[in-house]
Amino acid sequence: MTALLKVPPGYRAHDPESLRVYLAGVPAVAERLGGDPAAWRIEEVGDGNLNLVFKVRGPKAGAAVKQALPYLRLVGEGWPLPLERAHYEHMALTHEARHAPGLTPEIYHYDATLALIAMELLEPHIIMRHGMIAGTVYPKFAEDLSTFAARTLFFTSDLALSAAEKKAMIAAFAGNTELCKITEDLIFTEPYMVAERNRWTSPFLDPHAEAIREDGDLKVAVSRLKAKFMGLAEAMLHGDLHTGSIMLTVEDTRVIDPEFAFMGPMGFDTGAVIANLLINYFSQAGHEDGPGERDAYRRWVLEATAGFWNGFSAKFLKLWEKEATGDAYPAPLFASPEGRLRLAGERQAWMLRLFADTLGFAGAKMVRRILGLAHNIDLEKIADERVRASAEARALKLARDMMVNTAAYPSIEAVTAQAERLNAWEPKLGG
Ligand code: SR1
Ligand code: MG
Repeated sequence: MTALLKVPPGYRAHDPESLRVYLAGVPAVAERLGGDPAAWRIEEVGDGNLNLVFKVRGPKAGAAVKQALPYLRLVGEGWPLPLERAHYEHMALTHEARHAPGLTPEIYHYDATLALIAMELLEPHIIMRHGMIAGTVYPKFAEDLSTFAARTLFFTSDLALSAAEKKAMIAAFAGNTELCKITEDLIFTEPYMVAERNRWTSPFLDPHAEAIREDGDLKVAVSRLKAKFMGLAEAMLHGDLHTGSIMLTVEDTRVIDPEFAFMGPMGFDTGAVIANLLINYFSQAGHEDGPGERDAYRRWVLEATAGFWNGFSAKFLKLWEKEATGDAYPAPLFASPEGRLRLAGERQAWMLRLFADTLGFAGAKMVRRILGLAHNIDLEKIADERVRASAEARALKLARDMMVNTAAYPSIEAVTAQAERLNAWEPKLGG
């Protein structure tokens, strides 16, 4: 690490050997791993954009250790990044574990100076994105993720919290500004202009990238979404809820990596889930052995997309009916039979508005993964660039429509039906 990067006294980026010595002195981890620390097997396995991730295995059990680097791993030391993101991740994991038990990894140890979190080693879980590229069906995904999103968003909102508790949460997460700024720049700004960090499948996708840069309606739509992201502190968000932040088996689902957590608009999280499922749907053309070979899988991806949203909506509304302890929508105002009816109508209106937000944010998240800095391996792994660009053009078309013509999608089934139509569309490519 260069001397230019500022780190607090006591911080050092670990390697497997220095981590061994460190963990040997942390009883909460060492006792769990068991045996002689010299015999622990430790490997660095991080393949994300930001951090170091170690797998540590002892004779009794394993642990995963995540450590923030003072810079963005994807780019290198030229892009400094605050170590405090580990603090926000730890805080978010703690809230999530309370509200959505069993759906996050257990935390064993947190070290603020080292920006390091030791947690449950999730095995044989894999990153969902990898499983979806391989065509694996996850029967519990929609049920589990909808529970996670409904409970974490509801219980950190004004529907469940007092005004004072909610403001305390806003204050607690307010400092995660640099990670929010990454989102503000990479999702809501750069893909819509000429920017050095943008990249796409050129030359095949050139006309589509140019059309997006010249689309006034789309720039208004994405700017409205950006303003909402910056200004609407509706609930604690995971902040990066894509299929790379989910580890699972066919039986068990866990959400990891909430370092982008902050108090923002609920639709940003629900939109992230839908965006990444839809990207995977369009990418299947590049992963099947012959035309149509992945059709059953495609159907499952769209069923999971609808299952996620419909499950989320039903669970969120039920929580609002049964557990509305917050200061918003004061109960005395809706105590009469007529009041109860009005409140029921208001809940439906809220959900329609949240669905519209979700589609808008989903569209923005699809655009950024195709035209911006950080792409998804669902698409990147497609070696044939024409096939990849066709999949990307289809995804861009749906994304733009969800952002600009949101009202044309009254239900998630309207979105999945349009995805199916677009999957049969042959886009004109450049080059
Ligand atoms: C520059 S960091 C790129 C992306 O990686 C993370 O997963 C977030 O999605 C971020 O936008
Ligand atoms: Mg991450």
